[in-house]
Order: sequence, then C-alpha cells, then structure tokens
Amino acid sequence: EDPVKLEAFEARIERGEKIEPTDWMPDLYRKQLIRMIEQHAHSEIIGALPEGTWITRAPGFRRKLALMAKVQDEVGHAQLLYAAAETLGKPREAMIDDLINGKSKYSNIFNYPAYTWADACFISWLVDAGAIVNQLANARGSYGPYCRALDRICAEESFHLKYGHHCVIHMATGTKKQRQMMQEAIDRWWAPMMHFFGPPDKMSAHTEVLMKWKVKMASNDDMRNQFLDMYVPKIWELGFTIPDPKLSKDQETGRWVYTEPDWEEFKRVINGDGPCNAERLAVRRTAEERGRWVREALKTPKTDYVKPLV
Ligand code: FAQ
Repeated sequence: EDPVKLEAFEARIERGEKIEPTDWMPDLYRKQLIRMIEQHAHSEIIGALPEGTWITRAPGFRRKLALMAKVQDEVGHAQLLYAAAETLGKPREAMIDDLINGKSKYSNIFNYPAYTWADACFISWLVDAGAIVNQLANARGSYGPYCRALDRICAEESFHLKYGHHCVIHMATGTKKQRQMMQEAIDRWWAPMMHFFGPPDKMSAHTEVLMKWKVKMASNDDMRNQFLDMYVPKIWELGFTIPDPKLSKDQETGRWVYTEPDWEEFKRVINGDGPCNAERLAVRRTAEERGRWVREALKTPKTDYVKPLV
C-alpha cells in the first residue's frame, strides 16, 4: 500500500469521517468489508428460513401477519446489505454463488431448527436483540454505505424486538404448557446465542484490524457482555431460567461471568456441519434455480423470450 495514502485514509477514519465507495481505501479494508457485509447479507436471507416455516402455523391471524411482515423485512435487509457490498466491487451473483456453494459463511444461529412456536418467539425477541446490539454499534462505523444500511435495518429491527418480546411475554403469562415450551426453547437456543457474537476476543482473527479501521465498533466479548447486560435481567424477570449455573454479573468489574459455550460446536456449525446447514443451503439453491428464468427473461429482449414449461 502507498504509505502516504494509507496515512491520509487512517487520519480520515480517526476524525470520524465516512469512507465512500469512490474514495481510496486499502485492499485489506475492501476485502474485510466485503467479507463481513456479505456474510451479514447471507445471514438475513438464511435467517428468514427458520421463522419463515412458522408463518402458516403462527397462532392466530395477527401473529401470522406480523411474522410475515418481519420475515419480509429480513429479506429486505439482505437486499440493502448486498447493495452495500456491491459498492465494493463484488457482484451480487458472485455473492449468491459463494453462499450456495458453501464458500461464504453466514450466522451460526440459523443452522438450528425452530421445532416449536416458542423457538420462533426466541428468534424474534432474542436473536433480533443480539443483532441490534451489533448493528447499533457498527452503524457508527467508517464505511458510509454499510452504516446507512444499518441505520435503516435498526429502525425496522426495533419493531421486531417489540413483536418478539410481546410473543415471549404471552408465553410467559400463559398456561403451564406454554411456559414450559418457552423454557425449553431458551434451553435449546442459549448456546447458539452465546456463539452468535463470535469467538472470544483472544481467538478472534479479524477484530483487531476491523476495530482499528472502525468497521467493528466493539469486540465480540464486549457485544456479548452488552447483550447479557440488557437481556438476562429481562429473561429472569419473566420467570425463566438460563441453562448456565455460572451466569452472574461481577459487580466489581461490571462484566458477566459465564461458562464458555462449546467453541468446537461453533466451528463445526459455521463450517457447514450444523443440524440444518444442508437444508438451509438446499432451500437457497432451489430458489436460485426456480428464479433463473426471471433473470434470463430480464436479459432477453421481450419479443424473443418464451418461458420454459418446466
Ligand atoms: N456465525 O475473527 P472473528 C441477524 C466467523 S443478522 C458464523 O471474530 P469477525 C438478523 C467469522 O466470519 C446476524 N460465523 O470474525 C436476523 C470468521 O470466519 P472467516 C449476522 C462467525 O468478522 C435476526 C471467524 O468466525 N450479523 O441475526 C460468527 O471479526 C433474526 C472468526 O471470527 C452480522 O453478520 C457467527 N456468529 O466478527 C435475521 C453482523 N462469528 O470469515 C433473521 C456483521 C464469527 O474468517 C431473524 N458481522 N464467525 O472465515 C459482524 O459484526 C462480525 O462479522 C461478527 C464476527 C461479530 C459476526
């Protein structure tokens, strides 16, 4: 890299300026941003799947409508994020190819099944809560298009959070069976939720460079701690337990103490070997194949195009 340009670039970041697509940037900054925004976009479309399967089964018409709107929002977030990643030079088709070929990662948490309605409630409240903690922080980051996409996403996610909280309160104040279903969902999802913020800081490969260039505005452990700080009291308040006997707040340091989740499981899941990875990618692959005629039709002059019968 040209040291003079690099110095000027870092000075701009230091001053809190936004970097825009046509500005000079180090190759590594571009590469890291593409990796992170692309993974984020994939997480949104794959994230629509576990909840999406509950649209037809959501209890009652109002819940169906709200869940349908939420899932639609998540897919819209993917569109915003793909558009932001495209400003860095990687075409959307290439990103989708990397997703369905298993080359690109997406959030660990969407590789677990949503067995019951309570699992869908957990996702809508707590997975969205985790996503908001991360996105609110990174919306103050250095890359203009990503920050602007995150601002819009956070506004919509705040509705998801309210909806999800409402669903969980309903379960908590319902019948014994409903409370039990919700507790079982918390037990199932707790470890993936702890994994969601990424490996511990001492194991994290990219945090240092991403924080230096203000792409990531807090480390994985800090984000995890902030989530615990905001949501553990709310979960306890509803009368639920969390499946970690060590979980407590150290009043002196202000940090949460917890049992490290199984990081070997995390590695397996993010590298393609989780309970639902194959199923999730198969759905995307089918969507890609079924939508191919639309993309081809868009490229072909109207008069020449005949829709294939199969
Ligand atoms: N899942 O060096 P680090 C949502 C990978 S959106 C999978 O610490 P980094 C909305 C990482 O990529 C949720 N892989 O990585 C919604 C790297 O692998 P690589 C998604 C993970 O980038 C709600 C390796 O481990 N949000 O939920 C994960 O500094 C409800 C080493 O890790 C975002 O993507 C993981 N959890 O920090 C939708 C936010 N964690 O690439 C529907 C943007 C780490 O070298 C329903 N991303 N890895 O092969 C970020 O903030 C960061 O990328 C982190 C990871 C914090 C996720």
